[in-house]
Formats: sequence, structure tokens, C-alpha cells
Amino acid sequence: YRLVGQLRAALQEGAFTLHYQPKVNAATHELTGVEALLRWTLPDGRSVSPAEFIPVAEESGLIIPLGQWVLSEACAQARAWQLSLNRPVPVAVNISGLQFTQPEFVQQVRGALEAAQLSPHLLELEITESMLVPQPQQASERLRQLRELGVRLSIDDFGTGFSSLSYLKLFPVDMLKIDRAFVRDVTTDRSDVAIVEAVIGIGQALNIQVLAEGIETQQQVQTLLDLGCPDMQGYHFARPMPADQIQAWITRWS
Ligand code: G
Ligand code: G
Ligand code: MN
Ligand code: NA
Repeated sequence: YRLVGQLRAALQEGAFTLHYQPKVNAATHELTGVEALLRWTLPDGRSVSPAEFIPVAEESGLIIPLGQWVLSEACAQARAWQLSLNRPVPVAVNISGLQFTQPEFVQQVRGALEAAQLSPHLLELEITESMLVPQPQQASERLRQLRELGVRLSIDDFGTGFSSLSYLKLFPVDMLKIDRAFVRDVTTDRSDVAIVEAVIGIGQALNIQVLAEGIETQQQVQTLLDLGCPDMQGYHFARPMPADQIQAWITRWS
């Protein structure tokens, strides 16, 4: 309960920031976008992981204003990059379950885009399988509304949610992000290779892009390239970083 109060104060005091982690195409060596990741900086400079405070923010409902702030901030930053770098930098935002089911959610996304004057196709929303499973029909309708708005949709941590693959027919998404649990040992573990190959196959069959998360080594890069999955993200390329370091990273990398 104490944490809820601290979170509320932090939101008012502007103690939240967004870091951004590049996503790349390792075959063409292009930056394909960035993922916004929330950070909470304490007065003493320590930073608290969202893994700790997102669940609390969800239980207390504070995730609604906090999630709204993340959307607005990420859209404004993407627009700022587009202008300063003279190239589009698509931004992905993690959406929580409670946020996703709010009746006002689609309108809030539209509002954030309009306020930032950001083209909808430069915003990607990352959702998880677990958000889709309890009420698949409603979730499917929600995804359809968001698609209609023009934003991109991806399923985060794909493969960990125990959802039926047949659901993918019902859910109009643009990308599957293979969870890093399947990437970690992909250079040595044949079952992980089989799983990654299966997801890539599903992506090809259903015309859904596939990205591998948690790439940490050059060997993993090579294996994923060999398997036909050039879209990647992970510490090997870049750790999440403050917005003002992205430009320098792009310059160094390309
Ligand atoms: O960046 P890090 O590894 O600390 O993130 C931990 C978890 O918090 C991840 O599952 C990530 O998706 C989630 N997360 C990070 N930023 C946000 C955010 O802005 N909103 C939501 N709902 N989850 C986030
Ligand atoms: O659940 P989600 O995929 O949104 O979680 C994203 C989190 O994963 C980020 O907070 C980021 O810090 C973390 N992350 C990103 N790349 C890597 C990586 O290569 N290895 C590990 N262990 N974590 C990563
Ligand atoms: Mn994510
Ligand atoms: Na993920």
C-alpha cells in the first residue's frame, strides 16, 4: 500500500522516464524501431524495475494514468525523432491487461497520436497472449478497432502464454515477438530450434512478422539468421537507453 502512494507521487512529480531499446534487422543492418520501457527513478538515484511496480500499478488502477503517460510520452518522442533525425523511428509501447480492456482505450490511443501529430503506423502496441485468452471475442474486436486506427500490433513474450495457436486466426496482429526463453539456448538446444522454426513457419503462413527477443551473442544472431528470422532485439545490439542516446547509437550502428 505504501508503494501505491509512492507510485502516485512519482507520477505527479515526473519521476518516471522512458528508456528505449533498438529493434534491428540483422540482415539489412537497419534500425526497425525502438521499444519504450518504463523506468522509475527514486530520489536517491536508484531505479526500480517495472517488473516490481507494474503489478502494483495494475492492482491499484494506477496503471491507467501511468499507461496513458507512457503512450503520450512515447508518441511525442517518436515524433521528435522523426523531425530531428529526418527519418521515421517507430516506437513500441507495452500495454497492460487492465489498460487494454478499458472502454476508453482506443480513444486514448487516438488522443495520444493526435496530440503528438504522430502517424499511427509509427506506433506499435505490445500485448501478451494472456490478455487475449480470457475473452477472445472481445479481445479480437478490440484489436480490430486498433488496427482500424492504423497502429501496429504485436504479441509480446510469444510462446509463453499457453494459448491455442488457432487463436492467431482470430487475432489480427502484425508481429510475434519470440520470448527470450526460447532464444537463450537456441545455439545448442534442438527443442528451442524446433520451437523457433515453428513460430517462423506460423508467421510465414499467416503473414505475420516474427522477431526474436533477448539476443545476447553473435552466435545467436547467426543462428536466427540461418533460421530465417532477421528481426531481432537484445543486449547484443543495445540495452535500453535514455532517448537522448538513441541518435548517437543510430549513427554509430549504421
Ligand atoms: O525493462 P524491464 O526488463 O525491466 O521490464 C520488465 C517488464 O516490465 C517487462 O515485462 C516489460 O514488458 C514491462 N514493462 C516495461 N515498461 C512497461 C510499460 O510502460 N507498461 C507496461 N504495462 N509494462 C512495461
Ligand atoms: O516482457 P518484455 O519483452 O517487454 O520485456 C522487455 C525487457 O527485457 C526489457 O526490460 C529489457 O530490459 C529486457 N531485455 C531486453 N533485451 C534483453 C536481453 O538481451 N537479455 C535479457 N536478459 N533481457 C533483455
Ligand atoms: Mn515488450
Ligand atoms: Na517480451
